Amino acid sequence: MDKPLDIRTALSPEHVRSTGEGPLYMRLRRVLDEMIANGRLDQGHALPTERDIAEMTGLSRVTVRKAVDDLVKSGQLMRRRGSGTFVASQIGRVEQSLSKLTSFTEDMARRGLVTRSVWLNRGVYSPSPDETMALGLTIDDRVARFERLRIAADTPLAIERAAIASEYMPDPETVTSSLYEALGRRQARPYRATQRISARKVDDEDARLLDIAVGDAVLQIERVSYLASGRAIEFTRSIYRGDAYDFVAELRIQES
Ligand code: 16G
Repeated sequence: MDKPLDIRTALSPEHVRSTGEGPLYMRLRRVLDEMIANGRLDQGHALPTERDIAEMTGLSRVTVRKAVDDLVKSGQLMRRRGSGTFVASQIGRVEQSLSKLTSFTEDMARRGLVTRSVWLNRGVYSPSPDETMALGLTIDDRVARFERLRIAADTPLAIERAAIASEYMPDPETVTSSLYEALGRRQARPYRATQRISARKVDDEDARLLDIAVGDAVLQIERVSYLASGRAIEFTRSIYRGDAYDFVAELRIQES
């Protein structure tokens, strides 16, 4: 395989003009596309500024902007306000069904992605008022909390803050990877769940963990899951990256 061209050569007027056919912005788009595919522009790396690209290629700023806009639209590049344009994660957007009760580990394994977590917190606590309500606890009960940054294919995708009624998970340290798998081992895997999804802007701390800009759009998801007996077992608040997730629901006509 040919060695990828260095950035200056790839963006030289001669190379851009000789790459494919069609309008100049399409040729530049193709060159940038190739640079992403062959790793010359790596995930998370900043693209040279539009002004620099215009200078290197000899193209107008308008043409450069059009090519970059196209790649932003197709998800290969992303703009971060105030800090430039970056190569987006190549895992693409994750499509997630809203009708199946699955775990993060299972969802990613189905896509052939390897997951890992960074533990932010794990322990037994007195329940907060929200946890008490959601899990139907009393103030004397305890909850096991699991707070993790969830990562797939080396891309941070979500922050999950889960609380489990501690009678079902008395020793949180025994959970090392999948929470649902650990609950399954204790015959306490959730059977059904309700989920509330809302849009918000990410705050400083979560932005840093998710490697996105403060104020970027995220999805906040609250899941309460239940055992087959109807007992609430899990209350999880998650923050999912808005640029990485599509939640998909199947709708059917109501038969009267
Ligand atoms: C999913 C669930 C989360 C659950 C986790 C268990 C959503 C929005 N959330 O991410 O509630 O705790 O899976 O994953 O889907 P694990 O078994 O891989 O730890």
